Amino acid sequence: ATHPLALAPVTAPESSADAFVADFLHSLNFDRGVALSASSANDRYFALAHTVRDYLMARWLEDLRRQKQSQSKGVCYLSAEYLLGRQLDNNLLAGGLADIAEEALASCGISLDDLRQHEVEPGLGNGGLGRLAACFIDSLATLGVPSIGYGIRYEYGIFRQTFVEGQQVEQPDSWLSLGSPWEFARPEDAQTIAFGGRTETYDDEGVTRSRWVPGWNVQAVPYNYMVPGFQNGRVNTLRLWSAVATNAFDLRIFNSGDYEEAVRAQTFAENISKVLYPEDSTPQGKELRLQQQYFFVAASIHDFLDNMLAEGFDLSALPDRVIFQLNDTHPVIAVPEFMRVLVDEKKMEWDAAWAITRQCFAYTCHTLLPEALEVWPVDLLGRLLPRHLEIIYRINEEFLDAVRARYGDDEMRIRNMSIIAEHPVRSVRMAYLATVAGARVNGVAELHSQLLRDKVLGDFDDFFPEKFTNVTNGVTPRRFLRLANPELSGLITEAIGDGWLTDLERLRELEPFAEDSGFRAAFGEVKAANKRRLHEVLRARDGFEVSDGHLLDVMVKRLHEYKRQMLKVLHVVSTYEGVVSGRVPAAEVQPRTVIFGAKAAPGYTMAKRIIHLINAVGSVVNSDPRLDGRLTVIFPPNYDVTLAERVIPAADLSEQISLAGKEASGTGNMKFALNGALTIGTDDGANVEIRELVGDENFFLFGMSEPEVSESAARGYRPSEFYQEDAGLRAAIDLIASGAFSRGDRSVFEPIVSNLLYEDRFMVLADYASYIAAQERVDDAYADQEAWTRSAILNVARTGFFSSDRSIRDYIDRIWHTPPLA
Ligand code: 26Y
Repeated sequence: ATHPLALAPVTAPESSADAFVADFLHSLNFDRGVALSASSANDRYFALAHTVRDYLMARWLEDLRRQKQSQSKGVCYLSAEYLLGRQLDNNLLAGGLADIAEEALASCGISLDDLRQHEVEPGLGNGGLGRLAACFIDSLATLGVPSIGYGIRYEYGIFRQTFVEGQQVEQPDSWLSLGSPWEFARPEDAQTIAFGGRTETYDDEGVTRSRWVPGWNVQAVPYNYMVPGFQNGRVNTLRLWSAVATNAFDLRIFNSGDYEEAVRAQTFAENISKVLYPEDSTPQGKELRLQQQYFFVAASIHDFLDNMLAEGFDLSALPDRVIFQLNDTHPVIAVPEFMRVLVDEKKMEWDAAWAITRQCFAYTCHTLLPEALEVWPVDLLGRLLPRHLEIIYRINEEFLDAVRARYGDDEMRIRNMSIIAEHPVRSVRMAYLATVAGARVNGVAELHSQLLRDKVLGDFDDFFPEKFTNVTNGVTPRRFLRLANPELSGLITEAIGDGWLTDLERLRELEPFAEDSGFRAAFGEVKAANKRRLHEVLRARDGFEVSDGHLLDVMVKRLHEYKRQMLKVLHVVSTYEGVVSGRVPAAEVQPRTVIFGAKAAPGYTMAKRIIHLINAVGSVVNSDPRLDGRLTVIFPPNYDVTLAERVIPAADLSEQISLAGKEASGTGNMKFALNGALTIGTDDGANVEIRELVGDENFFLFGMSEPEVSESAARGYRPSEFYQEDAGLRAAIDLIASGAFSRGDRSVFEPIVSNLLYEDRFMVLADYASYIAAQERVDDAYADQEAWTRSAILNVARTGFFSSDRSIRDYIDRIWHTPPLA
């Protein structure tokens, strides 16, 4: 006999505050082992998280079962980064549990808001690319697409940034130190991942085949995370891999058996998932990074093939079963791994295997900077993955044969298109491998996709024109509007209902409200309330005092020269210089608070100098009485998703000022517009599409266009000419050079100044005058609050296109061709 409960599927607890209290207290007592009266805030946060999990569990188990059973085509999203942000609020919202939880906790004398602050966000990404992956898994779940996200469970995420005397100092982010209530370890699903060794040929019933004889291996242990769709009863899975040393028997492969050596070997293996690399655009070619990449994609491919296919699955049908989406080049080593599995392990003919592989992968490129394209030196790759290198060589040979067949012996073209670069060292160009193997290649905004076709991958577009497409990025409206900006969300819902949460284009229905003075007043009050809330956060977090009534001007993103934080600094310094030189009466300055948020890659010296300069300018400007409190610069350290959710809803002005042709898309730009900030921006990335949608009169455009940038570069750009010809620019740069922001020490910022004057790779000086003029238009526009608010409302109403739900629908239509869910 079997107990009747053992036959029933798991069900969610009853949806009531009382049932929630019971589950919460049960978890506090039985999972945490504490009584409520003795519990710490962390205990309560954990018990709350476990309770929320319990409500989602039945749906999750059902979705896992369904995904396996249906065998319809699904997406494996391969990304080395997921910048998730806090989970509690997101999961409460998705589960429709926020009100019940609040009431339940209140009845126990606990404030939900206090517990929220307790969560350490998993910062398993650097910036835009990692945050995009997090938005995409949210939309995949909300749209009910059969899918799984695969990545790495870094023990240390993106570093915690602190400032010491204005300079960035990095601290490890030990986000797991108090445990993580959202993860489920699945050691029984571990995969063994091999590395090193050599290849050999052998006779397989008269056929000569190649095989890999690895040198060492590690265990990849998966941790599952729930990814609930927005109030749709769906829960998808994010599966992150953690490296663990294999047992002593396997360790003997590479050590002699002595104990100390064995411990060292264990540490070595576990290093693989130890830390997220904090470089976000200059690949360092480090062996450990290649280990991370192969580690997670090999584990993911095997996990899919071992666990998701029906018994006796015919591998030639794989293209109708799965598409692996490659989030930039980081997972591209999956391509030769997939070939190796099909050819070496499944004994498939090369041509048949290649025909399948070419349909099972698609590649998203996120950059235009040539130095950001990953290449792996052949000697390194061959040492770590010798069989994969052979496979890459063969893919390249056959590809170049096809190129020759088309164009003849055009050696220049062959050299330019080869997956193998010969200089400065023989290397594998991962973007080329991805382009040759991928069924589709996409950029992340219209302009970016066009420039990919015209420039970076021009020869490939000529050869495979049908491969190239665009999918403009998007952001999840659940996190970045509903959760980050509850007041605006409430106002929108009052006006047009709540359908916008899953159909963001419906924000269009707000357009008429821009003409309604009552709505404008309410909208203005929401912005003011969001500013007050931000001020409280900044006071509590960093001790900043921010004045009310200022235009809030925000530039938050990674620190990179191409993004041009320096241009923003020059604007601040020019305003300051105008007042202290007596040219501009302080009373004429539009009161502004400028907020910066930015992490610099630890090895990126120039970026760190710019951080130092921003802090130095802030400390001088903020304390100079001649400014009359009309200009404040604040730079809260450690900008992360949690802070973004506070800053963006409060902003009036969004700074999107990269040199045209350098920012692939940007996604912060979308978040600001959706929250009613106006953009000051160049014609770059998705700014182009934002401006087209909101209209020129609701966007402050400045700077050279991409073709103008290219022309100027071709003519030979000389920044000092701009310095000579523009008195305002000269005064600002001279003030920095004079030591005014470094206690008279002219050497501190000299490298910044000389870089601007003699190199200025990103043409800050060329766009300075146009930027200052655009900022004057901003000041004039802000003086008319009614008109400003009208524009802000139109920004919200017209940017519904930038939902990540729309991006995912575009991926389905243009790339994945996954059928709609049954
Ligand atoms: C290889 C390693 C150095 C590396 C690590 C991280 C290289 C790049 C990255 C991250 C890149 C990134 O975040 N790119 C950004 O992707 C966003 C999402 O598509 C774009 O909006 C943004 O313009 C682009 O810079």
